[in-house]
Amino acid sequence: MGGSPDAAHLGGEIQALYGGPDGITADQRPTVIHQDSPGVPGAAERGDLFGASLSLGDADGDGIADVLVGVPGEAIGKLEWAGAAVLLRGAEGGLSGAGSVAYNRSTAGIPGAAEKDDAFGSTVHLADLTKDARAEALVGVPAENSDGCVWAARGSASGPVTAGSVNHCGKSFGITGRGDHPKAHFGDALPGVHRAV
Ligand SMILES: [Ca+2]
Ligand SMILES: [Ca+2]
Ligand SMILES: [Ca+2]
Repeated sequence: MGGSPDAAHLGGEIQALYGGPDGITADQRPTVIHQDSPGVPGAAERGDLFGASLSLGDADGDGIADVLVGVPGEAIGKLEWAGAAVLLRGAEGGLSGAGSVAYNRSTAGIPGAAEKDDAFGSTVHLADLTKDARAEALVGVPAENSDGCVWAARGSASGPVTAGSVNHCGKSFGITGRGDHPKAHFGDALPGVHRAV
């Protein structure tokens, strides 16, 4: 990382290429967003894995797709690999860090607390589960306890709502680790199907 101009930004980055009348043209320069981009919470650090997971959906119901980005290697304070997720807002001018929000297990309203090696953000998914045209945010926390969890937050005009958000954990569905597999890793897979509106 660093050094070569061709290398990805420290800690990871995402690139957006826009469709147009001719599709995604080969001469297009991508919009690059990382944790040092203006407006994006946090800072780029080695091992963040910004972009390890991502999902598109309209989290705030303005008709433009937003991007939820997993940062599972993010340290929260001194808690390495506690993990985070960042919602980047789509706008008519394209994707940028403006108005983006970060979530982790120490964020007010999110149940539980950040712990080392939770890996919150290993998987992310935006999907409108309530049919109100605002996508709910789902974030996998597969290394939480022995079973693993998925954090779920309702969509709203201002994006995912942390107040009243819930953790769905493996144990409540009878999924636990045992024997040679003490960790169940619930939340280690979320669908890769994306719907913009
Ligand atoms: Ca970081
Ligand atoms: Ca939106
Ligand atoms: Ca919804």
